[in-house]
Amino acid sequence: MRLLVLACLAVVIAARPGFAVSAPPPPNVILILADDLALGDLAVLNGGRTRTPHLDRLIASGLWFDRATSASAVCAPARAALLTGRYPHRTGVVSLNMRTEPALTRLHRDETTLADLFAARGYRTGLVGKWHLGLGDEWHPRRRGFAEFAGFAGDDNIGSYDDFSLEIDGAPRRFTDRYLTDELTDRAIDFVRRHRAAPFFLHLAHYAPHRPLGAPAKLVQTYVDRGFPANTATVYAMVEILDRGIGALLAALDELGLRGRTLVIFASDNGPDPLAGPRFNHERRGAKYDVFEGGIRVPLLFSWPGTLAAGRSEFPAHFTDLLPTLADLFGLGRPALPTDGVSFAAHLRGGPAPAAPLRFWQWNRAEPNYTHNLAVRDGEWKLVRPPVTRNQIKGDSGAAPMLFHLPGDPKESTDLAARHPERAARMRAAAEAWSGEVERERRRVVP
Ligand SMILES: [Ca+2]
Repeated sequence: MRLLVLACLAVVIAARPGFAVSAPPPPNVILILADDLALGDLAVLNGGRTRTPHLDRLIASGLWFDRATSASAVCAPARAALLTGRYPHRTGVVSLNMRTEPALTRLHRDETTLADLFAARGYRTGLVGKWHLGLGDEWHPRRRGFAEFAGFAGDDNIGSYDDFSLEIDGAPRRFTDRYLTDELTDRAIDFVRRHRAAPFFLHLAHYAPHRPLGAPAKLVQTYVDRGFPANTATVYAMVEILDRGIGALLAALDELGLRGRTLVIFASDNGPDPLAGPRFNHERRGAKYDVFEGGIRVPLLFSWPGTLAAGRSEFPAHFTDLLPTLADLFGLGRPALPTDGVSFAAHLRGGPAPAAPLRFWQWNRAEPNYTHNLAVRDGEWKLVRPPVTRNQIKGDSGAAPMLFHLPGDPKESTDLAARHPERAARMRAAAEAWSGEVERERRRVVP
């Protein structure tokens, strides 16, 4: 009987593409996420204001999505969508503060994460860095598909970059003689070394360059000397250290002979934080917290030299697309709940981009009010219900929706709603239908 079971298992394994018994182990995935990093923080995109040679080289080695957007203008909801392929509202993660708003920052227990899917496929899964998808044992990353976790599971307020606590193997550990980004880099490299013989999915969710700002004074001074104000200089120093760490991780992959079978994805969760000082961001309107392009446009890169395409893509990739795309690329199962994104796996293999569906964004602090800070994009057109405040709102917004035609107006400066009333009305109706649907799903009772 045992032999029969083993024989059947061998047939099942051999029948799955890429999993023949004698084949090399399946490829690895490293998903690197920066926090509040602006497109304009990257030297290759800012005329050399900063020093990011490793990211610049990484970008040149893969397929860069010129028009990629996050699923939200802020941290937690963006991460919920990245890991589930679903709009943040559906997942229950709509606000930011896990301590004061626990019910609005927990990933519903019936959601399936990318880590769940990789783990089910036999991958070693690990999260290094920021979780931010629910406080408490039931929402702990180790209950959400990540077999290993070293980072911030609790309060996402870290203290400072050189005095912080990480949870490691379930126990808190305080660091007072290390720079946070370097510690996370080392832990990511350690994960890769330990699992080099098995397929792994590593999510390296860096904290940088999120506030509290902090970096070695000598490095900050090099940017002050270039004429940047102290806070901007500090952010750029933080980005440079992040870049160095990514360089070290890539060097470790090379050294271990893993680069040829490791997909490296790089993104940021939202646009630059206006509270962290003035930042170059190609004069896009808005910033973190806003659904204008400055808040939701993010870097997105897929690098797997020799296997996937390299170059630039105009496909407006969205965070909800990552799960379906990775599911297709790696033969993962699909979550029980339907995803919102579309797979661009064939595009990564050199084929045409898929058609982009309508996309929606909305965020306000605390309970969602869909009359505030909402955007819908339909091809080249974008309708925005403008942000009113980043503080907790009171009541519905009376501000009129604005309509932009992005190719000719990337800075969202000319409101065309009065000139195209039918289009504006149609997009507004689509946004209202979406709002009702995701809000009903958000409020579902999960046993
Ligand atoms: Ca963020």
